[in-house]
Amino acid sequence: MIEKILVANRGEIARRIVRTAKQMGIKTVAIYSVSDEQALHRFDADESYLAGESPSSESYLKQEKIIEIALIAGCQAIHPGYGFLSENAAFAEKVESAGLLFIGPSVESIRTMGDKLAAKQLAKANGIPLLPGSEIPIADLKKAKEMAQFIGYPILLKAAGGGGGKGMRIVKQEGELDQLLRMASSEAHQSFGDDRVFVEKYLENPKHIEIQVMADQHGNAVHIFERDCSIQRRHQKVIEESPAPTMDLDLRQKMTDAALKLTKACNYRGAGTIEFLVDQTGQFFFLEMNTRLQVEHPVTEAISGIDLVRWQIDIANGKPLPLTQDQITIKGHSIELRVYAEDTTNNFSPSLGKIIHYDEPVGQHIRVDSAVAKDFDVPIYYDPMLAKLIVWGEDRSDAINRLKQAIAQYHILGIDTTLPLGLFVANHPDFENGHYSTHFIQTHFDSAAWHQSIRESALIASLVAAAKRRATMHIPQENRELSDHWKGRKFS
Ligand code: MV4
Repeated sequence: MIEKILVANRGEIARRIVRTAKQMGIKTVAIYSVSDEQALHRFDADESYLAGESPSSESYLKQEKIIEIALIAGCQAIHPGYGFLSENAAFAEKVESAGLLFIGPSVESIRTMGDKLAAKQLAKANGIPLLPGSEIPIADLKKAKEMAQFIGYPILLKAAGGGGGKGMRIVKQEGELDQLLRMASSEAHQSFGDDRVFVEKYLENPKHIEIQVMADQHGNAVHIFERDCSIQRRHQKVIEESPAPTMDLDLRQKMTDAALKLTKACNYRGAGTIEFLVDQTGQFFFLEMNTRLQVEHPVTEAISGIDLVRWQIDIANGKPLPLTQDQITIKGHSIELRVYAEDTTNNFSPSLGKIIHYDEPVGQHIRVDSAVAKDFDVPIYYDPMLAKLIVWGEDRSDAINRLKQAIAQYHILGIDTTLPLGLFVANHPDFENGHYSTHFIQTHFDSAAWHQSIRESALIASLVAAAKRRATMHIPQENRELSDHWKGRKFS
């Protein structure tokens, strides 16, 4: 039985894992880097160890060092969280060779699903619908042209060793193919050390819908419904929700059947996510499987009442799944907003600096998974995501209203965040009615108009604050006139 876990991660997910471990009576060990010396995840855990310098490659990705810490601290297991080493088969292998449990799937599942072509092959063999495309890597330009002609433009070039959008190139016509193929291949080589690229028909206005699965070591597997992750910007997800707003029972049945088939076909164990694209006619196509706990897992927890991290740990301990499929039901609706430290008025550039005021929304059906606080310096070395705001409602419109209220109660000063972008999406009629695709932000987000509206709302906020002060403070008559002077002023 696991009595002590090393959490090989940082930020909100490290805290999230520690929280459940504590509830289960399991001790936790955190690792941290030089720039994370004051990071909250360190102090949540029972113990913490310096893994190395600030760059991830010198700390959170130091495989041997992390395993050594786990052994010295007397851990029986390592939880990788998401990102970093979570989908690294070689790491999982080393963890197991050291006599530790890897809280995740087997080395073989990670390896198979990490190879996007192998994953597609397995999906195809199991009768799961795929987009038309090449089943082997593109050998040369001539082969690429033949394939593209056969499928029809636009096509999408994808990295076999990749996923998540890296190394992807949309090709609209043959004339662009040569150059884009070189770019995709070299980006794939740089990012994944694997230059293999394949071709797929490019689906123009899809929804991005994924199925959460959980499998134990006794051959049982269940799904915990779907998440709609279509609202994203340049492959960075902004809003996720469950259930998907436009899902019907028939499509859900087909998609969850397919997801479970694939889960069983790869002898899966633990938490996994099967990604699909869904077109406007309701056809769905398998994209890839993510062999980890995902960032957006809390919306699934909110509608199912299941603690996915608890299940992961119990599964690693060899326990059977505690519920059967028909005991897992959807209650209500949940939406997650990712809060990034980015300047929405400046092309989403990273917003660095110190948080001088931090006030999280609180209340029933509001959950904030965060790793920041007042006086916290946002380090430049890692992902810019500061927090996740998760709300639950009786139905979707209830959840959207609660999201709007929660955003209004979330105050972060000192750096720019994507909170106002969340409000923009939540207020948009096409979000409310569910008529959107992965291009929602690209289509509706007008940078110039946005810049103006942010300035205006900042101005209104300052005028309201000034008016409140005037109403509650005694201001000498002569100063009052001075402040009235601001009323007629134009701000641009
Ligand atoms: C696609 C696609 C359209 N057609 N594949 C993005 C992440 C990775 N898991 C796979 N992704 C996509 N694959 C085909 N054949 C659309 C996406 C996609 C996307 C593409 C461009 C811009 C934003 C996107 C957001 C979600 C999914």
